[in-house]
Amino acid sequence: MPRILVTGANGQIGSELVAALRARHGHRAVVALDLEAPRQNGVDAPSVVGDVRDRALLEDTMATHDIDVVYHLASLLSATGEQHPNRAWDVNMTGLKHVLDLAKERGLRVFWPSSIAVFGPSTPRTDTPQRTVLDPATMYGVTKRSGELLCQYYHRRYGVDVRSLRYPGLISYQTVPGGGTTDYAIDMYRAAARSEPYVCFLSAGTRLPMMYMPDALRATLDLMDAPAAALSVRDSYNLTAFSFSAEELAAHLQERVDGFSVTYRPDERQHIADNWPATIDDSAARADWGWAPRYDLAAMTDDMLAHLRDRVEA
Ligand code: VAH
Repeated sequence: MPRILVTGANGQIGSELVAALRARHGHRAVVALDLEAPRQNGVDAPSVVGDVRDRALLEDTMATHDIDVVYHLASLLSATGEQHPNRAWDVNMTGLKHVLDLAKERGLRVFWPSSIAVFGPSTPRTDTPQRTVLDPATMYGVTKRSGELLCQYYHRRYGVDVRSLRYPGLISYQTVPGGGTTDYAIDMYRAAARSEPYVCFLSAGTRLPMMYMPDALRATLDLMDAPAAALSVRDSYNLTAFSFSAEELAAHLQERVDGFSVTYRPDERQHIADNWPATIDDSAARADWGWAPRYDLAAMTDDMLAHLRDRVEA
């Protein structure tokens, strides 16, 4: 049985990945770490309160729980990172460097999330290739590209088995959005589920690559299960399911929620979104380890609204 540490356990991905890993391996096999007490949802399972910039805390946690796999998710996201660029660099890079150094010393396997934020204004925006120009326009994107290069170096130089995915915007209903630019879509779903109007902080025509969280979790576990010999990418794999514009999502929701209205008031996050791709070429992930999304926009919307309405009515 693997003994797993998940950092950023309270985050959008972390909170659901912890549950998925505990369902697969047992509650005691997964240690949840976050700055605040991880939400255990009534489950008797190990958790640690701490900062990933504290190397001694990480090393002590790994030793105490005999960890052999780390899902290192702790990070500031794009919009928050633009408000606090120094903290974004410090948290995102110091934490990753500690995890990679400890992985090298302790023979750990690592998953680390990158993002479409590594792409920038010089990157082809349509069917963005796996290998292309990468000139990120945000501090978040700079930390994600820098992190990709660090992961690739630790694999090539020290043989660390670290694997990564460039997540698109992730849509989920279990956590409240936390500082991401693509989080407008989650906000729109939540407003629609409450039958309330929504003011969108991106322009109507802003098209971005997106994915439903269940697909993102499955992609993460499938990548970690793949034989190392099958992997041709050791910075980070492009990954996507579909793309939509804000107005396309609004129209899609208006078909399901009578009277739902959206107005568009772009703010500073528009500049972030304008430097990201509209569609992604994820053929390398499909070829190397059999990636294929299961949710399309309609299936995601039906599932999101059903779960969100249950919460509204609760
Ligand atoms: C963000 N949801 O908006 C994150 C993600 C693709 C974007 O990295 O910052």
